Amino acid sequence: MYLSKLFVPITKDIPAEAKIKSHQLMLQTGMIKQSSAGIYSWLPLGFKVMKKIENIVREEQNFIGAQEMLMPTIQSAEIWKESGRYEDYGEEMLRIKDRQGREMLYGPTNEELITDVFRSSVKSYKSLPQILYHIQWKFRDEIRPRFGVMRCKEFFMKDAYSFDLTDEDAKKSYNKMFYSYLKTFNRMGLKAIPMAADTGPIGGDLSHEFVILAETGESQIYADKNIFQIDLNEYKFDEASLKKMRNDFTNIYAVTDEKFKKDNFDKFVKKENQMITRGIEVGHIFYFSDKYSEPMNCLIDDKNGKKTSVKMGSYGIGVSRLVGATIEANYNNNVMKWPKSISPFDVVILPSINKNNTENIDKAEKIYKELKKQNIDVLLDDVDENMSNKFKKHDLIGIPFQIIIGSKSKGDELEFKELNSKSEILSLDKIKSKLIT
Ligand code: P5A
Repeated sequence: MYLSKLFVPITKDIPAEAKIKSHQLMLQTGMIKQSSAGIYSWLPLGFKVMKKIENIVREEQNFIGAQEMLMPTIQSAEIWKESGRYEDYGEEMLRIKDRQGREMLYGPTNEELITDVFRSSVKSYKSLPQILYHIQWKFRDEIRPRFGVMRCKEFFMKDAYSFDLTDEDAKKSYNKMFYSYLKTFNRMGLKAIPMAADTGPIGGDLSHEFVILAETGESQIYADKNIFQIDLNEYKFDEASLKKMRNDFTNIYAVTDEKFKKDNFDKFVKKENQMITRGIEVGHIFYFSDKYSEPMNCLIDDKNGKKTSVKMGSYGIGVSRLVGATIEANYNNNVMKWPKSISPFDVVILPSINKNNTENIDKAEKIYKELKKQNIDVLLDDVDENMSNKFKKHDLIGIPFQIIIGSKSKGDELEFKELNSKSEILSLDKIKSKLIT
């Protein structure tokens, strides 16, 4: 893609309500455009990053055997009345009537809808366990939408739902998801800490939030620094190993403010290991057993032919929030550097443009074609502006690698720069291999 053709409405006018750096940067680099309070259009640059995040989430869900499906955004109020949550959910739920006067709503989450799908399809323990998921827009009429895509009304969520015969089996599904979440965030270059948390309107008595550290986060967190010593690669994907993994994590103190007790913190965490900071919740998992299946009559036959309520959990990842959260975690000293796995482009070519001499731009186009042949997603900045402005602009766009076509690039030896590092002179072949690995 040539930058002159890409729809990136870069702007200097940042509205005063954009208080945190991710919100400012996303507006500045034309990743999003606010449509109304808490509702955004995703423009090509932002959309590309979100799709890459979505894809990592999908691959890791598929890896643990979860199956993708798609439920609608609009739901009938009936099923929410059955579960008893229609009134409980309060003002955050956007209630709508269709032309027949039927009560509908824009789904804030899908526990009821998936239970309805499941109860009409599965009758026997033989079909269990099952994990189903979808990646779909949600709507919550947040009282104070803020921080751009971090707390908005319309947001993109991956939500998965597990179905098991017994509480014991259900814990195995919970452990798989726990593992999958840590792997997912690692692949995005984020270190997420699982924390014991409150269950809020989803319910149940077992729940973990996955929080990444950021000063601008909404959650106050208290944790033992030793939690960062656990290496996920040491665990295999089998029941025993996953159980050990969850125990290892949950044996280390890490809680959000709702669960914080100073006495316990001081008792279980050495002073020098105590970490009190802020974080962003990027995922949240819940085990609520038969909270929905019981009132909604989602029954299955157990081994003795006895009807029993299926045991359920639900597991969410804030896919759109992760775009902002990754910026909060990576944007320092006016430089944003996207992790390679979710960068909007793999590399950008920056030719120094001279109207009277097309040598640099010709060379840039040749390299562009070469890289394209290797399936490298490359951006060519063909905009006619001076190099210092180009560098400033790309410090914000955040593509981690640059090929600079100016006086230092001679023949086949090219100036190659990784953001936040010094540039080096490399052959195109070396550059290709760096980009591909
Ligand atoms: C779990 C999946 C649930 O809704 N039901 C289905 C459960 N959990 S949750 O914690 O309420 O949300 C899951 C994740 O969605 C993101 N999120 C948001 N992102 C942007 N704006 C919002 N207003 C918003 N609310 C929730 C968070 O990442 C959360 O962990």
